[in-house]
Amino acid sequence: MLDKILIANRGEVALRIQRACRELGIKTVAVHSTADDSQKHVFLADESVCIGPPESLKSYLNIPSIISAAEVTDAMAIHPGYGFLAENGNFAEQVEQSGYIFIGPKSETINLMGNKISAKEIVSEVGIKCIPGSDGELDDDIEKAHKLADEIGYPVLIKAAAGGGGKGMRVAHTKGALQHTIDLTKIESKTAFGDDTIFMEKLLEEPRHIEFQVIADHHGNAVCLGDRDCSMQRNHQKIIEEAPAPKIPKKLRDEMFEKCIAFCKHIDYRGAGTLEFLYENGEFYFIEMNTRLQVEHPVTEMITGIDIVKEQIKIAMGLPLSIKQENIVEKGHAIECRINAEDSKTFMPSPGKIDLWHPPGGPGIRVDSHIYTGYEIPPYYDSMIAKVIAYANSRESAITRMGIALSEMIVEGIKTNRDLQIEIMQHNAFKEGGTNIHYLEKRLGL
Ligand code: MV4
Repeated sequence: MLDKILIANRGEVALRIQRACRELGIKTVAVHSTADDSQKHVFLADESVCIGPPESLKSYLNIPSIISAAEVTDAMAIHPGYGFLAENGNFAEQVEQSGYIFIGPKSETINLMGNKISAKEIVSEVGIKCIPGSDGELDDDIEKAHKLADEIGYPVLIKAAAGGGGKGMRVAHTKGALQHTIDLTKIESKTAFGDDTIFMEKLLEEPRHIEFQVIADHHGNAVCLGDRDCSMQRNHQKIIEEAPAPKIPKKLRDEMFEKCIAFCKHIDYRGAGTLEFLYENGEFYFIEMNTRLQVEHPVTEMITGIDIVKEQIKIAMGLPLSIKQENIVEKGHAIECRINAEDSKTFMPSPGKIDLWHPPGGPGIRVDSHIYTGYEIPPYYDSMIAKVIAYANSRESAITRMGIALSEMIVEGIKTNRDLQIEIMQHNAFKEGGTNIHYLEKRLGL
């Protein structure tokens, strides 16, 4: 039995994890930087430890500091949340070697999926389709690269094996640009990740971004909690997510469920995870797997009634999954709007003091947020300040509820993207459903 968990994160997700711990009767340790001593989850934690100065590298990414905090508070497990150290295999390994439970998959799994080439290879083994490309590393033979690109057809993408989430990828539109694109991607990848392994894929021009949520235990059980559409994004930052993904044929969706579950069993996955796909012309192509809790997990929780964070913790305790696939019922529709402290024109962060916060409410509205009136948003971290989730019987009703919720929400003292979110709720293409990953940037005229 776990009696105390250290939460190695900040903001809304730290609060989200703390609430799950409380429901399970588990004590919590908050760790925070000197810039975060007034965070809501720090006030509410059973214990808190300052782990360093504001810069993430010296606090939320400081592995020895975090493990020391677990030692001094006698915590039994560490929940990494999302971002920061959540997908750092070395952190997971050090946590376990220091005698604590890492709430997430094995470090080997994190590393396996962290490498986009090995991830593609292993998902292929259960019949999951990947985007046509180099099937492995691209070596220095430019003749071979030219031949391959001709075969798959331009434009092609050169991606870093260590990349992901939009970092380390470039398009080559022509044969003439290929060598240069390869060189640049290699240099960038070496600088960003310390590894210059690259691969090639055909560029999908108008895909949607659809992902499948899975959870698996230590006993070989795995379930799929459904899909989410995360196509509404700008600069690789998602701003709206919804579940289920609109307009996916049921037969194809059921097939994807089966494949995702088969994959979890194949690699003996444990914990919560997400398989990300691009969806174009009625086909799903795997791009990467996230081996952590995701920002958008609430939309899945709303339609399934399953608390994903509590499941993560129970799995880490070694308990078998309490749910069977046949008992998972997806009901209704949920939409999440991310509220960021940012300028609506330039998208630059807008830190500062919140003079007034009045969160929305009413039937079907959930607000996951750590802010409060008088809270000062520090300039050092992510600008997301709240997630507004609207749930209703139908997608149309969820959009209506979201529009009302956003319009009654008050955030004073800083700039936010609220008005943009309200506008999107009114766009005909969004109401129609199924817009692709380029929709928002096109719409914004970027
Ligand atoms: C792609 C692609 C088109 N074709 N791969 C971006 C981040 C990483 N997850 C993979 N990404 C993409 N890979 C091929 N072969 C387009 C993207 C992409 C994207 C994917 C998901 C969500 C938003 C995106 C925004 C721009 C590009």
